[in-house]
Amino acid sequence: MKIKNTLLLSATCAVIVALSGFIKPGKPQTDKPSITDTTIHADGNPIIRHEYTADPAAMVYKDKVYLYTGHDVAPKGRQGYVMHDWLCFSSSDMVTWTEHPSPLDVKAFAWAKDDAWAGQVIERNGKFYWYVAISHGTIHGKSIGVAVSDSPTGPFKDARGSAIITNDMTMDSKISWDDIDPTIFIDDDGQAYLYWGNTNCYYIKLKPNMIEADGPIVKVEGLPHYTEAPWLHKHKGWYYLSYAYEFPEKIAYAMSKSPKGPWVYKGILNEIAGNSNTNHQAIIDFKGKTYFIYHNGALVPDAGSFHRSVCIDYLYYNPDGTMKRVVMTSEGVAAVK
Ligand code: FUB
Repeated sequence: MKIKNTLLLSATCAVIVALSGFIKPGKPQTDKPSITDTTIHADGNPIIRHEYTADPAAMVYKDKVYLYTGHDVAPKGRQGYVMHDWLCFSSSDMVTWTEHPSPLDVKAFAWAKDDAWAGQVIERNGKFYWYVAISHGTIHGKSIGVAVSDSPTGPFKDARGSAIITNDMTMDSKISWDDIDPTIFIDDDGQAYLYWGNTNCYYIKLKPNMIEADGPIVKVEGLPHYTEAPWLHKHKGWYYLSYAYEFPEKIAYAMSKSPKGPWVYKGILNEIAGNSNTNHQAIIDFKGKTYFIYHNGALVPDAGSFHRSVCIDYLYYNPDGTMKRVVMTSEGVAAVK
């Protein structure tokens, strides 16, 4: 992996030598120096190797892909998630990525405690909304917050001053982390849907302001072995709801002719990703190709589940609209013009 830090172009050799550990493949460093924009040339999968990235969500906006990820910073040997902020990268060709300074930290939510878990960004009317799961400071369990910005690279600020979904709003599961993993989708008629959930999958319709529910919470049926990580996307008239299946997690999916279902289960889309109990996918079309973005634990020999790394491979559709099983590769994807 070659990284060119634009800020360091004029720096001394000593500084470059000091940074060489930071750019070495297979030696990820989580104590990242303070940077502005940094260029990363992905050399296959994982695409980012100087820090741990998890739970990818991608957005296509004005000829670029914006990749938003979680940020695993667990100390070596720690078996558990340690995540305090989210990261943002952009690319015009899926291989050369610009890393932007972290646009969002749990501290942006005054009501939150910690745990910057999975989220997704979407654009509406020139504003960017970032839905994220976080531990609530006063209500037991995980909640979903929404941040807003005028730019896809932030900075983002709390859009409501309170969580849009809290753990006490859904009662089907006793676990405290069942209200996580938001995915956001705006249909062609302008209606926005927020899906989320661990163990059970739910959705609400959102008002056009994107920060208030427009109707009741609906429980989604028809997703066998559903664990978490829903991702809703549309392709050629079909709606697809992909999700993490069982544990350790594969990715499976269902299809429908409506974003509200009913969903028809279609099978496994991606097998267990190496050295990680979890998987978490984003699916986007960009410049004529479809990409499956996920994470694995490839950068570390053990504890990969808490030191994850984002990967990208191609996704292909069958003529009937079903999706072919993803082939996970070390080579990753080629640059697209
Ligand atoms: O990163 C924390 C949790 O792990 C996410 O919310 C889940 O999707 C799983 O990837």
